[in-house]
Amino acid sequence: MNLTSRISNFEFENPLMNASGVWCKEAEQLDELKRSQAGTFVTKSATPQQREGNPSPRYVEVPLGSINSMGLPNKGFDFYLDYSLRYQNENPEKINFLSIAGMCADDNLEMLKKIDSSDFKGITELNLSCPNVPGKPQVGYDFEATEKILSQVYEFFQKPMGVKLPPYFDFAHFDQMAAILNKFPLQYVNCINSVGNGLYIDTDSESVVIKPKDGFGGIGGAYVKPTALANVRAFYTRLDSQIAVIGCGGVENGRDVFEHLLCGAQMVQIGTQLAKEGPQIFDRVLSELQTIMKEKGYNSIDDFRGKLKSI
Ligand code: RRO
Repeated sequence: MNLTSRISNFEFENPLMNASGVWCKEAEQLDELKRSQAGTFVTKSATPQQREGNPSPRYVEVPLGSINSMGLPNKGFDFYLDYSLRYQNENPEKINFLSIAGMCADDNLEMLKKIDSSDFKGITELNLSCPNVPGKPQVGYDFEATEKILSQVYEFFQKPMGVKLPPYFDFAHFDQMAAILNKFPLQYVNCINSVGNGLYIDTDSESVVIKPKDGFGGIGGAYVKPTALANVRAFYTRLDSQIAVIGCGGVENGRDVFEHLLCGAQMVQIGTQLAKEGPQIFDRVLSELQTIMKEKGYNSIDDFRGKLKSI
């Protein structure tokens, strides 16, 4: 069965990968992803310097998903660039995604300049949608700021790049954001980051469940699947065909992956459920996807990718 998926000129054996932030902060976790059945992986969103992030508890599994306010804990940009360079040297036919999320535009420009002048051959992800830095609104919800940072980036940046977007909920916003993104030579957009900001509470203790921001945080898991699918579909149908879509949100099994692919996703990421099950999850989900494809008589993802029917 052909599960090949593509972003730009890169081909991946299958469409599965981790969602940035999950199982990808430490070298040991990235090593496990490398050894897993995932088609590729993305590193934890990096800032120029390492960060401890917010106080714990800051990630909690709840019945239908997760709530997090991690606050960008990461080992610093150089660590993830070095890791990616080593990966491509050891596996010349493979590449990974390198995610960055500066605390301000200058941070992002500084990291992108380093990537541009490095030997990195993979794909850069500019995260415009971290919901968890107090006092910092998500760039992706500020349309002018999004256009400005992309204009600044493409004054010099020559390598493959995509953006991680927050969820949008309104047709006018799908239209406006897609029109902005279509102005730039992006390789892909990634829909969606966690739905910020939600509030999960524990009735027995009459308390919030995470410590930062009085309990407010990004929601992931089954709660967000319909929102994720809507964003994948909305951008797939609005973006120029050379900009791919990566789907992320609510993926627990092969059926969820199939739905993201049907909406038009090239790659499909797993976050909350990966945190719960570990990298073994990729074996299970891949075989579930293949069973569904077999039942439906599909030999290749390209037979049904993006072909969601209207009624
Ligand atoms: O680290 C985080 O708090 C975080 C990030 Br950078 C992100 O992009 N999305 C999220 O849910 N948490």
